[in-house]
Amino acid sequence: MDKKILTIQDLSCVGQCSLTVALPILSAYGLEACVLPTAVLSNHTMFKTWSYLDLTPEVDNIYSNWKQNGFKFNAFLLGYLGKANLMDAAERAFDEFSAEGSLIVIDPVFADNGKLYGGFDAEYVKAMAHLIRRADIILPNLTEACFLTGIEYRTEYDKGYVEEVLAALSELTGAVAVVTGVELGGKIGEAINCGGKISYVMGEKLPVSKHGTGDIFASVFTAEYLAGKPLEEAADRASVFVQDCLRATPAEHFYGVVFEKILAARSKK
Ligand code: PXL
Repeated sequence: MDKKILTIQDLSCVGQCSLTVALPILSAYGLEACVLPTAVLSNHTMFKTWSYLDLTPEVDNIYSNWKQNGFKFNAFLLGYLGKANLMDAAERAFDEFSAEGSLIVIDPVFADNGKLYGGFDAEYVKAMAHLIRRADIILPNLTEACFLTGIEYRTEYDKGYVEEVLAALSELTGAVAVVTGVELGGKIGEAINCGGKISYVMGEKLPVSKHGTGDIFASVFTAEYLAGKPLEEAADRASVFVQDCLRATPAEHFYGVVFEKILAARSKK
């Protein structure tokens, strides 16, 4: 049977992030992509200004109709939620709309480069640390992993530090942790903790960093994993996808990456 995935994140009308990347990617992988939009923004928050319409008040209405129509989802992919009260809505979705054996993937999306994104605070981090106990797989970047565990964020570190972070995450959740943006030995990649088995998927570090790549990683990783790829292979394929997007993106395209060409090329393979 075809898989239905519910992705819960914002709709930034312009900016190649969240739903505008998740939907095309999940669909291209043959998944039926359903959405719970958490908010509608004019554009993402890395631009100078943005508008923000919180859709939380609509959630009850949406859920009541989903119940009446008997919808169930085989997987959930959570990205930028924006407000802590959306965490309750997410838990209600897991409780009420999970098909048997469904998979919950949570990308916490609230910080990077040692700092919280605008609009997030300690209360949000605490709520997210609580929500991830429900996940099967979490995809924090190293900054988010540090905020979630209370471990000091560092830019210079070794494997010992990374594994301390992985161990601390496993105190919060039984989920597999795939920590992204880990830099070791001149390479960049993911550190994975699956029930105490630690592995690394490292790739080339490109001299650029762009917005939205975490959202692209999350969608490709989840789609590859749902297609049956082992964790490390799904992470590797998602990383290579992101690297290809970064290489294809002109320097002046500052707000995201041109993932569309890479997706089109990959789906022809
Ligand atoms: O890419 C993560 C993201 C998603 N949605 C919105 C954002 C961000 C990161 O800043 O602003 C609205």
